[in-house]
Amino acid sequence: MTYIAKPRYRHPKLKTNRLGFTHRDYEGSVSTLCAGCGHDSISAAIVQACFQLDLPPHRIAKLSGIGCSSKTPTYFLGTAHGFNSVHGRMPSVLTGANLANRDLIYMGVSGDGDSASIGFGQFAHSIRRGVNMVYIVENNGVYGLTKGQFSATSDKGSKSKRGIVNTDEPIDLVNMALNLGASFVARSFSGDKTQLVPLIEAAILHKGAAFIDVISPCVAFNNHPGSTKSYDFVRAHNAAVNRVEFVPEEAEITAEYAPGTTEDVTLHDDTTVRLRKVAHDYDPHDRTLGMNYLHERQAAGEIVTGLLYVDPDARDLHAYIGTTATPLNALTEAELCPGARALDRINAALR
Ligand SMILES: Cc1ncc(C[n+]2csc(CCOP(=O)(O)OP(=O)(O)O)c2C)c(N)n1
Ligand code: SF4
Ligand SMILES: [Mg+2]
Repeated sequence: MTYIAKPRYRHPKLKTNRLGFTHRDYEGSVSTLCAGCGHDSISAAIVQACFQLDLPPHRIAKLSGIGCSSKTPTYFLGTAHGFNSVHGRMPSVLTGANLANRDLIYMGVSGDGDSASIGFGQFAHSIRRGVNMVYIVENNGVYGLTKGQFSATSDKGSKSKRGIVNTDEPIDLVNMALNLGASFVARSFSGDKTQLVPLIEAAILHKGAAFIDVISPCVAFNNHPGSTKSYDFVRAHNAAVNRVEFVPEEAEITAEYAPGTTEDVTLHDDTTVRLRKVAHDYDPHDRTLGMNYLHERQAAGEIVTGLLYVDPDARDLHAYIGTTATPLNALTEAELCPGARALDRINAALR
């Protein structure tokens, strides 16, 4: 309950990161979601990723739309900047904030209803523009907050809690993100922190539009036989393309991985995502391969998880449109308003 404050006391021997922060410093208010909701596991994964990356929490901006998923930023990174926007409008608010201040880390949290229905256009344009962000969809296949209507990601033929069968074709947001040019595309499962935490870490350090679709069962409205987003269904149909381990540049974790079974993906800042292939010789640098693989496994009834595509040399919207490197709030009045003569010069150049 949000009105129950978390105790401020913490054990003096709690592990700290390089900034001296404990895990507790990355948490938020007590969650009001249903016990067992997959969204809470995703919040925990975000907390862990930010703690492990030694990020100053106040340098992160978390933005969301409307839905149970969009409520979750309240439950992590309590000292970060936060903006709970209107239903489906998180991407444009995030884009605006990002353009005004490129120095923050932008994390957009949304739901399948929020991003695949009312906010579908917003999702598409923020991805295709290459906004430097981590865009997480907490995908439960229903509108959880409004009592479990099918969302646009519900699979055709899946059953609602009341036994109604969905007759609409689903939208696969991973496929969409690949098509729209996202430079980092991944899918995971809320109940698989081993896979999810390194994916979030890598997405944070990726410069460009990083999209992660996280299957997140709704225990209240979509966790029954006939649902294709239930815990049981996902566990039974999960086809992981790779095991992902994020290795910060100065860390010394290398010996644990058997030779010949790993592949390093160097990100823009020389940090590394380590992939362990399970069954396939999967190349996450090939967008076309990723799309084909998704279709192929989907036809076989499997959910592909892991890092599906990454462009280590991606550019972002700032680079494309040549914005100033200084956040707008740090520009002087003279820089923001260069005066009538400068305006005359611009007008003359346009005649
Ligand atoms: C403009 C507008 N239309 C409809 C709603 C009602 N509404 C609130 S949340 C929601 C769907 C949320 O679904 P999703 O994004 O999947 O989040 P979940 O609750 O499943 O995590 C809807 C339709 C609204 N708040 N605003
Ligand atoms: S209704 Fe579903 S999505 Fe919403 S908090 Fe409960 S379990 Fe989570
Ligand atoms: Mg939903």
